[in-house]
Amino acid sequence: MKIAMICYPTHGGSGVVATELGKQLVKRGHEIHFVSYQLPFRLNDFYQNIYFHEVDVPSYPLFKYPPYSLALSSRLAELVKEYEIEVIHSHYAIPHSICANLAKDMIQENKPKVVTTLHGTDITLVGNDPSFFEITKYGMEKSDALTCVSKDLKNVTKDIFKINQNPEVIYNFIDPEEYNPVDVNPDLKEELDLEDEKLIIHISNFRPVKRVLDVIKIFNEIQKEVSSKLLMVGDGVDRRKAEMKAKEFGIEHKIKFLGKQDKINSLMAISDLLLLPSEKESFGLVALEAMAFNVPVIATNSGGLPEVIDDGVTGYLADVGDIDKMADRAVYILKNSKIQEEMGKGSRKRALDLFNADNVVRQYEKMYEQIINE
Ligand code: GMT
Repeated sequence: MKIAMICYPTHGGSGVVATELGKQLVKRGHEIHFVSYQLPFRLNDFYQNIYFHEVDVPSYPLFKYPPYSLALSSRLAELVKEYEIEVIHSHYAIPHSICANLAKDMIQENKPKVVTTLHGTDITLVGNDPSFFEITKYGMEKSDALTCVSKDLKNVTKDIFKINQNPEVIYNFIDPEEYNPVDVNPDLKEELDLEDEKLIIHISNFRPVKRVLDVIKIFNEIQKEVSSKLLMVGDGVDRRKAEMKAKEFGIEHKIKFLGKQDKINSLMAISDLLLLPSEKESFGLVALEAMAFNVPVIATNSGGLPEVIDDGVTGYLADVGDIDKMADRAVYILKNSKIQEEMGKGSRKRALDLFNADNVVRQYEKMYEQIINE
């Protein structure tokens, strides 16, 4: 099949899922065309049968807001004709699902099918905003197939938008070969000035929904009981606040703010625990990635996280904002090496059993085949 993928190219779960899906699909013999304003960050290598098409938005004095969505729609229509694209798969509803459907409308013959994958904030934050509500609903209802990354997101979407379709739940996935705990960089601990202490990690875009101040508060409690360090990976609006909080607690020397990192696998591989105290998380791809590296996760019981983390088996879940419980559970794991090891193994097993690329990508493939043949 020939498939066009539209996604956000910068750091973020939806772009990662789109890129990894593209890589898996070419391994299965398909041809993939990524279309975006920039090369997706996990695609900066050569992959046979993956093409990248950059969308240019001309600037013009009349445009206060350069119309990226129109440029994307127009480029998509061109590409569909040029490469005989059969499916446009849009990741994140706004504006991608609307652009995909607009491109389809522009084409007279051999119209492509449109698949929209909802990732979470496109529904719970952006699409839910009155400015975007109607157009988000329109993009979903016009799509030939709709997928959600968790059961929770499916329920929330149906609840908010009262759409007449039944979205298919297709979970995020990992490729066991790429997420392999054996591939650890032996010098990394030294490079990070880590001694014989436990390493806790948090990875996100530091937006308010991630509650990074809770990460600092939880770590403040942990470090009183367990000799440990915290790696804060990523960047965003709440980074400064988190740095200030660390100083306020006097623990800034135990925390490294690494900023955005392209290659997080080796960092996860040397970690003992991942903290993800999000307000809302439709899936929590980073939790799954950590689990694949034998790393237990302490998270909130919000959104789709309980579908990913098996409470008490692969980590622990707590209510949003329950710092004491999350700190207490973290200390329990870190002080009991046997429990940590068991939970680590359980985590990788769950990641491989339930979220294996082979099975999940097959689900997408089946869906493409089904809508093409309809
Ligand atoms: O977490 C974010 O804010 C980024 C966002 C995105 O679209 O890149 O992530 C969403 O999609 C990921 C991939 O499906 C999910 O794993 C994340 O849970 C989801 N984020 C939220 O729901 C907050």
